[in-house]
Amino acid sequence: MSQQTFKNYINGRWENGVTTGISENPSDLSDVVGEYSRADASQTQSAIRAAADARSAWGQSTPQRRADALDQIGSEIIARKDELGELLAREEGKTLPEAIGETVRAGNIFKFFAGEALRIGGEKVASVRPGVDVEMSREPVGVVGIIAPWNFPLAIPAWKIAPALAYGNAVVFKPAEIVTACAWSLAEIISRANLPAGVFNLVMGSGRQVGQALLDSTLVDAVSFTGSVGVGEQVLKATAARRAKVQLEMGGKNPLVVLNDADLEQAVEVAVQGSYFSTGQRCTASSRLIVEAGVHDAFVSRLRDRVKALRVGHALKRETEIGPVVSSDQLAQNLSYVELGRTEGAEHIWGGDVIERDTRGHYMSPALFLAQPQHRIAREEIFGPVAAVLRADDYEHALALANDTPFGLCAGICTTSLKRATHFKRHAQVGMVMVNLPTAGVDYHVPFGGRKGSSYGPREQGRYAAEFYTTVKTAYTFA
Ligand code: UN1
Repeated sequence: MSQQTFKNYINGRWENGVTTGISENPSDLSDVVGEYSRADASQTQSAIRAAADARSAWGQSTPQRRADALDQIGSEIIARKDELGELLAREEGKTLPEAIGETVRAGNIFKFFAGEALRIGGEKVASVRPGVDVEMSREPVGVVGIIAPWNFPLAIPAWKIAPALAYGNAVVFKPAEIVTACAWSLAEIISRANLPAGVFNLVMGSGRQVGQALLDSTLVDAVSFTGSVGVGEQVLKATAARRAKVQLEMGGKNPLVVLNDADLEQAVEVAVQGSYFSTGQRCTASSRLIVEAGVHDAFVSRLRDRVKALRVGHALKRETEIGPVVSSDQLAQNLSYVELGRTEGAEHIWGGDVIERDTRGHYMSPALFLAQPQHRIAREEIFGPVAAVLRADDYEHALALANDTPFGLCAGICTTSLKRATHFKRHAQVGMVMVNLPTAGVDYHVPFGGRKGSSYGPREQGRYAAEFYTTVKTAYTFA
């Protein structure tokens, strides 16, 4: 395979970093996707300064200009969906249809925010004082630091970068190091969208160098982060210390409740999709399957048969349903949780083994356990294809189990009862709730985010993204 070196994009120029890293294909470790140039803290500071210099002109550019740029980026992503989807599948390991779907979603997000750039509005009200008008308007926040994870290498950067640019902010984007080919491809498309130099910057490298520089710089007005709880807490501390705006999207341990009255076949499909597709590497994955006693055994038996039959393989092979785990570190974490599940007394039903395929990759069979609520495999985010079934006595017990978690991103219920579905929608302590749908797999034009330990700060996506990417000004006029 041909090899390319992916450079950083700083102040409108492609720049080498200080060291070189390698991006591998988790389906085939002999396939190097590319080399990337790792920047350091001082290059990150150059990118931040460039963004700070560019922010004011971009903030005052016409909505039409911003809309045109975003529309062009979105259209190109969609036009190149097969090629970009293949790159994504090759680099991250989700299956080709999933990767093409994600690519289209990234393109649609840019197109959605192209429209939003034209709809930035305000409010005008009468003052409580005579002769005075009050206007509320939205202005850009300034320089936005974007720290993105590896699991949605195009869609998550898109849903942070697109609103940032639409609302007139300048961006410094730090992707995860294992998906730099995708990040570079997105940056390359953005680099041709007629943005002034410095408005968009790509800086690849470690959290310690690049991430820390973004957190510490007083020129960075806002930080949007998606990743682990541990890193999210560091981001919160550093940004709070200098009172920067912050938005955190962290873990999940999302429950899927299956009631006695559920359509069982549908519930099994919802569970398989939510727990194992994208190799379980989604913060929205259903990792706790809470099943009412009356259907528990029938559900587990059908689910086991379905999980056994799942085809794990190379992400680019047509027959593959579940791709590899993204990296050796993630695989080690998954396997250690499988081991923990056994030692803490959960009943192992299937999978959780390293498996071999034609090519050397990070392959693992999807794992299913019957667990107790206190088991760590039923409480901690694993971020892999591992699901724990919990038995519930009745609906009230199922709801209590669903809410018994430090996380609060998403919750699902499979039921044919309108009454139960409505009650669950009202009482699930989460940011997103699904009825007869997997907890993972969301629309691109509506708010995304959670409660409790999962999220912090304003929602992402949709019109609600304006809360984070703009700041409100109240103007009084006496005339
Ligand atoms: C989805 O489920 O469609 O990191 C998106 C994650 C989420 C995105 C999930 N921020 O998994």
